[in-house]
Amino acid sequence: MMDKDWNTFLRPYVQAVDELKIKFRGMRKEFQESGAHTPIEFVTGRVKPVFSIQEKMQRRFIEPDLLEADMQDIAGIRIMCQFVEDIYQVVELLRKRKDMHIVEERDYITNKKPSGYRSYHVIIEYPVQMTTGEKKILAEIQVRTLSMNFWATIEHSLNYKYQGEFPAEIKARLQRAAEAAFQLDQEMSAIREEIQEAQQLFSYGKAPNSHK
Ligand code: 0O2
Repeated sequence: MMDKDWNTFLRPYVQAVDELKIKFRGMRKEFQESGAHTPIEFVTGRVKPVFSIQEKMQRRFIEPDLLEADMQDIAGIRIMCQFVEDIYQVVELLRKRKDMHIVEERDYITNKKPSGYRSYHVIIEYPVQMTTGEKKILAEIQVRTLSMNFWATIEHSLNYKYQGEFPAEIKARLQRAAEAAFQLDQEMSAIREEIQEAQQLFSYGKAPNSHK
């Protein structure tokens, strides 16, 4: 595909990522303004870069005709949560929405990946209104704790350096670090009510959302 064609192909994905970021950030605001604990800490999103789409097409033997159907993470949204319990609350909220349709869920929290990776993945079908009419695209929403995100971000950059071929020692350390990150989540969950009470006290008398 030529650059111009990639642009046209990716347009609805760019639109979807922009819209979804606004919607999920709006959910956070709504929780904050109601005074309730927000299960969403922050939201990021990206459209997969063309070189990364091409690399994955080669690795997974994806034919250009099947790109839209077979590559589910061209549009990617990440929702970060404070607690593991929040992840399941976010997934419940996604299941109730009328503006998207869940086509698949992958629970890499209960079933962590061999690398040590944990996150909850939800694949949605999302309709984008283009000038040419409605276009339904697939998007991957990754829901994870701050601690899972810390691990995944670091592992991802190391992966880039070693191209997935980690020296045994680093691989073992990463797996141990993943367990440590998960233990941190469990410790935080155990004192969740204490923390949330403190956070609510802290938010009184402060400008809402003063630093985000
Ligand atoms: P990006 O944009 O660089 O993050 P596959 O890619 O074949 O492993 P599949 O079936 O396409 O897997 O989907 P999966 O596993 O549900 O989601 C893939 C995405 O999940 C990856 O995207 C990562 O974002 C994340 N992920 C999965 N496993 C790991 C892991 O071991 N470590 C880290 N850091 N992230 C992981 P990409 O394709 O890497 O793209």
